[in-house]
Amino acid sequence: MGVVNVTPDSFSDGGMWFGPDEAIAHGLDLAAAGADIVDVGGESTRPGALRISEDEELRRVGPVVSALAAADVVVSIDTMRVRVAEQAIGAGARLVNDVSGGLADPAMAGLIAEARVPYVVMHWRGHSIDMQERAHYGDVVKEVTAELSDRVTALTDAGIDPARLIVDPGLGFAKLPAHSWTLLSRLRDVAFLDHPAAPFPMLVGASRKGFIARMLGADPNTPRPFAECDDATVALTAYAALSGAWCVRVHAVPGNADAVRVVARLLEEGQRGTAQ
Ligand code: PMM
Repeated sequence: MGVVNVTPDSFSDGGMWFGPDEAIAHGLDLAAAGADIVDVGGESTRPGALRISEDEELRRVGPVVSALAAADVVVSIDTMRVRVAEQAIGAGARLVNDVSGGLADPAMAGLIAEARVPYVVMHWRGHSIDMQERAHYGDVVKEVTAELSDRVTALTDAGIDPARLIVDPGLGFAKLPAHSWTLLSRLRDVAFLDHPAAPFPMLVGASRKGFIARMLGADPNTPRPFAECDDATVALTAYAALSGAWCVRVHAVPGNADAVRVVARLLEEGQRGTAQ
């Protein structure tokens, strides 16, 4: 999944694809470079970010979703708002990626149940403005999987087919770097939620996140610039794919697409070995 942030202030690439023409061209480039899905988002979720209005979000993503879908790109809409999701689906988006897992907009579950599209349920504890104040865990893996299990149960109770759900540990969202590293180290456990339909397909969004930049920086107060974290993202992509992830959400596609292909080839070889 390649990322198109149509925002002036996103975590790692804010402002780069803010105009519709730049965003559309970037989405087409990501697809040409091997992204199976292009994720279009209009609202920054970097720690401390303020919300934008619904009209502004629609204005940012509308033309980008329409143009990419018209060019046969599989578009995912990254939104917490039901009206944005609905209009994007109407414009041809095939998947909804909701970082709040349905918590931000109570009407979202109804739309997803009706529209019958795949839905990414990310672990989330509140809006970006103060989410880092909620980064308190005893056992982060236990708490994230328990909270995700509650979300998945609420969503299926609201009529969503569990076969359409994809789960995501929400790296960096209400999480300190150590929490994100612990979740990554136990990635396989995240798919095994307390729900009869588990394990669920899993999406991992590690690309250019602050916990990588801090780990690679000269010291903890000097994070490495985001654009110089792409090789580390590729390493995590290979690891996530080997750990059973269904999808990785990344900013720079080519190296990550290669990593996914390498792991797919290794897994195929392993299966052939066990079949012999
Ligand atoms: N991270 C960001 C935005 N959307 N969606 C999912 N499902 N998972 C994520 O980890 C995720 C997301 C923030 O990253 P960016 O602003 O650097 O693109």
